[in-house]
Amino acid sequence: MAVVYIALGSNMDSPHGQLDSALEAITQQPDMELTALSSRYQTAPIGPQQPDFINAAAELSTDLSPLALLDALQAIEQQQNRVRSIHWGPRTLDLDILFYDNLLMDSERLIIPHPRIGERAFVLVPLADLNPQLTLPSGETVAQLLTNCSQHGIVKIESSED
Ligand code: A4P
Ligand code: MG
Repeated sequence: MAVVYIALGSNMDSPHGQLDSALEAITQQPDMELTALSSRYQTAPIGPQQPDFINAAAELSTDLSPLALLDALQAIEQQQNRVRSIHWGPRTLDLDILFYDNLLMDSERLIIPHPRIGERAFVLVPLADLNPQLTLPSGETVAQLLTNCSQHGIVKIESSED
């Protein structure tokens, strides 16, 4: 069993509902177990001008290989009608693999740990809810990276309403 951390993000078509559906789909997969869930955060968009995102992180336990996990997560994105158009643009659902055990991987389809974790508060803040001791290849922990990162524009959501 691998312990995996994923990021969830949405800024279109009822973002909270998109996250609810994604988590439901993950729960229904026979080969993964949802073991922990962060709070949800409303986050200012990085990239082109677009609506705020709802972001969260989840811890999973799975027997799937990294690429099989990516396939499964991309299938969930597809089910939720994600249209890939603008790079870093609005999306109904984005599911990124952040960590997969202590694996380091750099292939055409998959880079683990996710290459932009360290610079993105919308990833670091939810990840720190789950495991602040996770460590990037640089040797820095999520907790350390968070102290060097502006948390401007990141607002914790106290109840899950749209
Ligand atoms: N890929 C490589 N490594 C991974 C990985 N660790 N996890 C490949 C998932 N996918 C990985 O991703 C493009 C390709 O990356 C995949 O086909 C996969 O083979 P994508 O999700 O199709 O494209 P994208 O999301 O448009 O591009 P990118 O560069 O992944 O964007 P990001 O980094 O996900 O950024 N602002 C806020 N506040 N909150 C957000 O959630 N998200 C983005 C998207 C921009 N601004 C944001 C947010
Ligand atoms: Mg992505």
